[in-house]
Amino acid sequence: MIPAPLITALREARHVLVFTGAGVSAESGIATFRDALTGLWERFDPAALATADAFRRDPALVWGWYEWRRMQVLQAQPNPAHQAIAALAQHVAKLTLVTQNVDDLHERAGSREVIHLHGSLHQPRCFACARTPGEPLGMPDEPEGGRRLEPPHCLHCGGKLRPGVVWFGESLPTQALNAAFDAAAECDVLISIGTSGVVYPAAEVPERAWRAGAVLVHINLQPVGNHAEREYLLRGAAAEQLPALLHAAFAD
Ligand code: BJW
Ligand code: ZN
Repeated sequence: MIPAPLITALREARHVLVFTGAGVSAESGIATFRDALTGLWERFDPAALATADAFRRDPALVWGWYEWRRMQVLQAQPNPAHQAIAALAQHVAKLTLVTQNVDDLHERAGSREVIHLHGSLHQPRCFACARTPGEPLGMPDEPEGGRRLEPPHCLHCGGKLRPGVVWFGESLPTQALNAAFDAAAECDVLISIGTSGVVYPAAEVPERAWRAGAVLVHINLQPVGNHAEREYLLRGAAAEQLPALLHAAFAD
C-alpha cells in the first residue's frame, strides 16, 4: 500500500530528486556492495581493490577487476526501475537524477543529465596526468575477467590508465557534488532507491533534502531510513516498487 500523503506530495512536487545506489541495478544483474552473500565487499576486499594505494601496489589486479565489472555492465540491460525513473521525468516539472552508481544503465534507459557522484566505469583517466584517453575503451580484453590485466598506457604521458571511479579517500567531483547538494536544498520530494546510505559525502544528499523540508521516500529491500516525519519506506524490489509508485501517482 502506498501512503496517500506520499502520492499527493509526488503529484504536487515541482522538483523531484531521484537518488540511486547499487540496488537500482541489482535486478539488471549487477552486484551491489554490501548485501549479505551477494555483495561485492563480501567476496572482495575493498582496501585491496578500491583505493589509490591498491592501484599503486598492484595496478594489474585492480584494472583486471574493474574490466571484469565493466564487461558485466556492458552485457546488462536497464530494468523497469531505470525505465520508471526516465518516465518520471515526463510527469514532473523538474527532475534531477543523482547516482552513486558507476554503470551507465540510467543513460541507456533514457535519462538525461545523470549526475554521477562516484564516477564511471566507462571513463578511465591517466593515473599520472589525469587526462582522459583520446578514444573510448573497447570491449575488455579479458572476457573471463576477475584476473590480473595490465592497464593500457596514457597516449599523452605514458602513465597507466586507471578506472574513472571515486575510490575511498578520494574527493568526489566538485561540480557533481555541488549540483547534488543544490538539488537537495530545493527539491520537494527525494526518492532514494537501493542505497544503504553509509558512504559519505553521498549519504548527505537525502539528509540535506529532508532537513530542507522535502518529503523523503526510500525504496529498498531492507528497512533503511530513520522513520521520521515526512519520511516513507516502500519496502521491496526497486523494479516493482517504483513503477507501482508512478502508477499510483500518475496513472489517471
Ligand atoms: C535493493 C535491491 C533491489 C539491493 N531493490 N533495493 C566515517 C564517517 C564518514 C565518512 C567516512 C568515515 N570513514 C571513512 C569515511 C569516508 C568514506 C566513507 O564514507 N566510508 C564509509 C564506508 C564509512 N568516504 C570516502 O572515502 C569518500 N571520499 C571522501 O570522503 O573524500 C574526503 C576524504 C579525503 C581524504 C581522506 C578521507 C576523506 C569517497 C567514497 C567513494 C565510494 N566509492 C565506492 C566505490 C566506487 C568504485 C567501485 O564501484 O568500485 O562507491 S564504495 C561503494 O559504496 C560505491 C557505491 O557507490 C557506494 C554506495 O553503495 P550503495 O550504492 O549504497 O550500495 P550498497 O551495496 O551499500 O547498498 C545496496 C542497497 O540496495 C542495500 O540497502 C540493499 O538493501 C538495496 N537493494 N537490491 C531495492 N532489487
Ligand atoms: Zn597521462
